[in-house]
Amino acid sequence: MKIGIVCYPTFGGSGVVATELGTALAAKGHQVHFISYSQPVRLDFFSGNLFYHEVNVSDYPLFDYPPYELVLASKLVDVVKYEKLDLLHVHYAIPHASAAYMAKQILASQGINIPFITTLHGTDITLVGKDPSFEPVITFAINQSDAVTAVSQSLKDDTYTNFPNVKKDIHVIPNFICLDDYKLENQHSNKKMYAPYGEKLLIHVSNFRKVKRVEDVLRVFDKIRKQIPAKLILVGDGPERATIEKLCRVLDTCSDIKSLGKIQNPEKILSIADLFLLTSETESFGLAALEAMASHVPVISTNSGGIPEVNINGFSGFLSNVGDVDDMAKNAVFILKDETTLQTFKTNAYEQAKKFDIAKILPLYEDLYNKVIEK
Ligand code: GMT
Repeated sequence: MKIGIVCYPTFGGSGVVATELGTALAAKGHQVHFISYSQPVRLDFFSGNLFYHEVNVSDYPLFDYPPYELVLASKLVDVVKYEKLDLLHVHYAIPHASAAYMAKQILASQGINIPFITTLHGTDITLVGKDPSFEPVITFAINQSDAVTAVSQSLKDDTYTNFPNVKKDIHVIPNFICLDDYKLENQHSNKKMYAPYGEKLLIHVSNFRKVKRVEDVLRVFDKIRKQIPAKLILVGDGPERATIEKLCRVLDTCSDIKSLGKIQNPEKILSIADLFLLTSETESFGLAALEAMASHVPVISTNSGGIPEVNINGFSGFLSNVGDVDDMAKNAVFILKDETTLQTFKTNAYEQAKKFDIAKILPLYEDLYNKVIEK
């Protein structure tokens, strides 16, 4: 198949999922064309089947807001036509689904039929998408998609709740990891760099947006380190980073925390961690938690959105109510204080991650692709 993938190229989960999906499809012999405003950060071009088409938006002075969606739609028309694509798969509804719809209509006027699939990722439905100023366009674009997928059952339910006029059947295809990427040899010496005296190593990875409640990560960590020698690694960057740096001074935890900023492939650093903290207000799936579990790292998380579909309470980690930092700290100490318990949770976390291996998920996308092409 010749597949066009539209995604955000940044460190966000939707871009990562789109990139990994395209890479795996290319490895299976499909031709994959990425279409975005910048090269996706995790895209490795070591494949003859991968292509990248950049969307360039001119900054004409009349435009306070450059018309990205229109330029993207034009680019899609061009790529579909000249690369003879079989279908488009757009990740994140805003504005990719409506741009794909526009491209589809333009191509139809030229006698070309191009189906498009929209994958809903989370904030396009639960935060940004809920803004009434987007509602009619998102509802329309979802209904006009040839197929729609959501990354969890919870996100599917949220879509019908937040967008009551969405009539389209939504397929749940969960996010995935490529387990082979997580088979790292013993990283013991690297762990010493961060935890020189055998402290337990906690980790949080996110884009440091408000929705992640990173301040709760710090509060949970502060409670843990008062009971167990521990260090915390923060990976990622975003609008809340300055607030977090201030809070670590207030809590006097700075000497036990290391902020590493953005990391392209987090597998290495995850492989030396003992516990992952995910304190989000809402999370449609929680890909970062799954990546931790694939690295044998149990997860202390909130129970919001789709997280309970990924992290199983009492097995791969524990779930607490949003903001309940006491409960999260109590659960973390339970796992960390005893080596046998920690090893059991590590093994369980990996077992749970296996359910989301790309080998199981990729055929679900391929089946859907075949269905929309045959329609
Ligand atoms: O976490 C973010 O805010 C980024 C966002 C994205 O679209 O890049 O992540 C969403 O999509 C990920 C991949 O499907 C999910 O794993 C995240 O849970 C989801 N984020 C939220 O729902 C907040």
